[in-house]
Amino acid sequence: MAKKHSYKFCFGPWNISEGADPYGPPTRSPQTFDWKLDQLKALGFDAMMFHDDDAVPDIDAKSEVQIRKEARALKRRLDDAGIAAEMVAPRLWFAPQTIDGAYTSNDARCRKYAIERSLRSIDIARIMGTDLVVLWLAREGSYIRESKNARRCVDYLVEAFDAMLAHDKRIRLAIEPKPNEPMDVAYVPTIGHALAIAQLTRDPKRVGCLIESAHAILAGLDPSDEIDFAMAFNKLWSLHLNDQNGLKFDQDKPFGSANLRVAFNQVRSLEQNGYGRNGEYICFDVHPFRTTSEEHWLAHLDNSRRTFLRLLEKARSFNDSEAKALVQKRDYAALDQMVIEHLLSK
Ligand code: GLO
Ligand code: MG
Repeated sequence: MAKKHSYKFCFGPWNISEGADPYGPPTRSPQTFDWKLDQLKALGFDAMMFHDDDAVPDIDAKSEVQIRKEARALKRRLDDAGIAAEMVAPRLWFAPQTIDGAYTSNDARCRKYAIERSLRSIDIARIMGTDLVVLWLAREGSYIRESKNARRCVDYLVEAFDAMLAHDKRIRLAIEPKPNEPMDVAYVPTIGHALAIAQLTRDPKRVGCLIESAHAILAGLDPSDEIDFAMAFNKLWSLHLNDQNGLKFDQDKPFGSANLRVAFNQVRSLEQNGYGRNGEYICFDVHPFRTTSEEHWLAHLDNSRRTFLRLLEKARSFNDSEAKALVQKRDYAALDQMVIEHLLSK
């Protein structure tokens, strides 16, 4: 097992959400960005994730000069607070131009909008001191299979990634796959797809991925296998730990909340692969429950980190040589029970 090291943690302002779902309005009143930053600091987290418009609100109405100016002001606020920006992600799923896809829209003007907006996100990322741009490809897929040409959409995606890579020679793109929601079917549903499409770009070395536990589960995969796969390519540049109870809407539950053993295996994979050694963060893409009161608004974040740290102890105290001996004997029943008892032990 790799030498022990400590982990750095982060979350995004959207993870302090207000409780709205498709069936009902918010259950908590919105808080300011400053309040969220204070909470992040008070909880002892190290960095914040940003959508481009978390950093520069109302971004589409602003000039490039204005965008840069606001990003610089935000960077000063973060510096004063001693908080880093982990990444910036273009939010390509709100604007009217992206209703039928962003990079893969059937409308050339909409595709152009998506690329230009992504370039502004890159400018913001650089000003905020991060080289990591996360691409959750929310609307790149179809509701009606015949409405788009999936083969051509691969070219559109590569065209967009190439434009971003050419815009700034230092940025890295981390693709965050998700198999469905909001689309019926997504074009980049798994880490295998993300790493394969990276090879078609002008600079494959700068295109990697971000694994979200819930998204892997929604694809019917084990998130820890996705971690091992991505890390075999040195391409796991960020991580959204959370949990998901089976195949239903994207739940963004606290880490470990649905399946502690699956969570344990994720932590163990991260440990075994030395995740974080190049400065990567553990990010929690978790949401409070709709029923959560304002008084307990941060609990899901604090709890996710506590669970992570408890499971880290479990991963580090797991008896690897005993497990290895059982593997050699092919006594998987005993191995199975050994894991369960280890997780249950004090
Ligand atoms: C939704 C995604 C979303 C992204 C975020 C950053 O399912 O997980 O939370 O991670 O917008 O790109
Ligand atoms: Mg996510």
